[in-house]
Amino acid sequence: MRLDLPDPDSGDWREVLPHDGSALLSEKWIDHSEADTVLARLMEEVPWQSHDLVLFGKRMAEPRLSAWVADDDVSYTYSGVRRVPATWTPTLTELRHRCESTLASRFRGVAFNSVLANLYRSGDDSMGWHADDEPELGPKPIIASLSFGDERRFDFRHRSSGETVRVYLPHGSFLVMSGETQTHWKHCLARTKKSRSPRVNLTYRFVLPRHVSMT
Ligand SMILES: O=C(O)CCC(=O)C(=O)O
Repeated sequence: MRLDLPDPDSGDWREVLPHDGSALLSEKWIDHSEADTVLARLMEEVPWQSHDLVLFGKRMAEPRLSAWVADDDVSYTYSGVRRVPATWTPTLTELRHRCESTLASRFRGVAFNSVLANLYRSGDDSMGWHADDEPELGPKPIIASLSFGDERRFDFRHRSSGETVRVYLPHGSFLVMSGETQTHWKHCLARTKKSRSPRVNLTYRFVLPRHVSMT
């Protein structure tokens, strides 16, 4: 695959949050035809699984398929469930390096050791309000979020003012959340009647290795 990706300090990126953190969006990080190839590979390579969550005391299947992929020394608890990581696939590895090289000029030394992959099979699949604020992500995590497939709306809601920000994440887009974003804002991917075809989202993260404990 090509490596002429837009740098986050170039005009291809825009800031979507007004304050209290940063979310930079490049709508065309990867061009359309290459994004088609990536989507086809991800659908095939990633070990997609249905996971359960417990909501109001009831166990139910999450409204999406997902896979947690990470280096060997990484463990992660998500939605109260400790995830055992799957191994890296060629496409996930390549995208990990491409994210790191795109972000290197803005975030010196940035490195990811894991990715949460989500497959939204249709507009009925979704992700509820949450922040990526688990202690193992550290205080100001950089979350690199790639989207392939159907365009979906992604909402932010400020935790204290209730202010909302709405963005659309097209095929081949890259959203980078950093700074205090996870402290001040929650985000979600709502259900929609408009979307019928699948969407894959990858959020690359750096999870502090097991032996490091946060105070
Ligand atoms: O699918 C998306 O764009 C959102 C994913 C997300 O919020 C997450 O993985 O924490």
